[in-house]
Amino acid sequence: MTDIRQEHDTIGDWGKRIDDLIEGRAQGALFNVNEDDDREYDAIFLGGGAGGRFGSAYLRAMGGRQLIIEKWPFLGGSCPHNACVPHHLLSECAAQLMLERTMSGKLWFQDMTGVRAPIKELIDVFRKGRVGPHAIMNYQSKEQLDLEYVLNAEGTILDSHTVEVAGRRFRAKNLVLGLGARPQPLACDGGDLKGVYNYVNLVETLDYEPGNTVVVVGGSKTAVEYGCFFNATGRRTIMVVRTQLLKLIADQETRQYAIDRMTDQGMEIWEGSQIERLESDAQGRVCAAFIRTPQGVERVETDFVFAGLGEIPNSEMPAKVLGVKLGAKNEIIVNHKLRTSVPNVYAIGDLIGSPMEMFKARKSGTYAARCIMGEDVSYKPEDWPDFLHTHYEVSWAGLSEEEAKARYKNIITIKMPPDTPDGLNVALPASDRTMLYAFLEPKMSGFQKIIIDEATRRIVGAHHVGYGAKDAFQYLSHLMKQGLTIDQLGDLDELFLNPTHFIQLARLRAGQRTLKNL
Ligand code: KPC
Repeated sequence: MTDIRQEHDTIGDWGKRIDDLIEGRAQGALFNVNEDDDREYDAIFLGGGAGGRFGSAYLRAMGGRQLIIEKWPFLGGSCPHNACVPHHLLSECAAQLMLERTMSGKLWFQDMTGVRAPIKELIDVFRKGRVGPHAIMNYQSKEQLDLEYVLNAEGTILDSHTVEVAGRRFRAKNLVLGLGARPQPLACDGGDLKGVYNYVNLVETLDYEPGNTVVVVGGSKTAVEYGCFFNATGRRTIMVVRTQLLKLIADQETRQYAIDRMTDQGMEIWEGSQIERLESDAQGRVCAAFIRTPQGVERVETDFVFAGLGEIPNSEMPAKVLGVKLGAKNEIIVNHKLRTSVPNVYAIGDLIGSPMEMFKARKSGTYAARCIMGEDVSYKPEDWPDFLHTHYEVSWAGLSEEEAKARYKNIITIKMPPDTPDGLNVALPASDRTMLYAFLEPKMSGFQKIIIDEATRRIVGAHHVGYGAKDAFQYLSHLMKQGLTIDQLGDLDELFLNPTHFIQLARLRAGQRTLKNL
């Protein structure tokens, strides 16, 4: 046990300290507890991921007293350690590699024929660098946000007010559970062989360079995001999808554009299929996958299988010790105040089920804190803007065209590329980070669409495949919920060329009394 209360590590010091703890060169819990404060804790946050950290920061900012207990030697949770941050690194590489392969041999681009980009080397780069964000989280939380925490030691719940950690007991008026989630395992014969990865063990244990064929299991965000990266490295990539790929993109035109570009890149999408079993070689590593397809069972030789099958909330301990009510997917059930079925026990983040997204982790943490501090607020994620990575960024907010047609009498769409016989073969949209595509491979320059309810002139849906638009969707979603009309959108000031073109396109039509498609 190390008492770090009076130590004021710089971010650099923190980096070294965390690295030593992760790599096993140092051990023991780190106690940053204010022993001079004799107030009872308003809340113990069990888990210092995004939810616990943001909840704690908010509660502390409101004048309360909090304690985070975290098993890892850093705050921030899985995001910077093995989830969102490495995924973004890989997705950025997928986009870069697609550009380089498309432009291969043209302009200043090297000839990419036969080039297979390393996976392990990139994972090693991430593992080496991830300590930077970890260090910032610890430093910021202690020195700037004035949070109390115990790191590098697993907390054990004793009752709804008490947690034991590294031999000490802490009591609080409330307990906030933010224990996160873990990847759903691949449930088939051989699903636990060496060479079968998910987003966690890929980062922690990959120790060889995968061969030429990758099998990805799953058809949603994680599977597609990692699958597109594996494909972009130059490997044959088979997506084994039980039902349909990317069902979560409700707008069918947007979904189809994204899928078409994936298949253009050579991805094989085996829908209606599942892994029947995995075969191992003499060393116990996967060497082949037997895949049941609508046409029969196929044997595919591979030394690398990636399962992107969603996540299971880590709810076992609170269910066993406290008896908190669980839902069908192991998630802790909470009401709109983040309260569980047990008095004074709250739950936040991935532990309460989907959407397992950062905004929900952070916001649910802050809302639990506000409720604990006596504010009459409630939170339930609704109508959030969403995104995923293929080789592109796909962002959306509001309704799909199909949903809008079902809800409104008449809808208007404004889109690029335009719905003309030239279709995808015009240099539109020409925008940030798709300019080379626009001029050299136009159909790859993206897709975008806004959907308008003709009667009210309100924007009811927005969809984008390209780059750089995700940021806008954070604000656009909010404006749409406020009732943003085509006239108001057209009256904004665009920073031309912009990734969405939505403002100027809306302005072209805003003068029309009876709106027409564009
Ligand atoms: C680099 C980065 O911000 C990702 S890590 C975020 C963890 S936290 O701030 O606690 O949500």
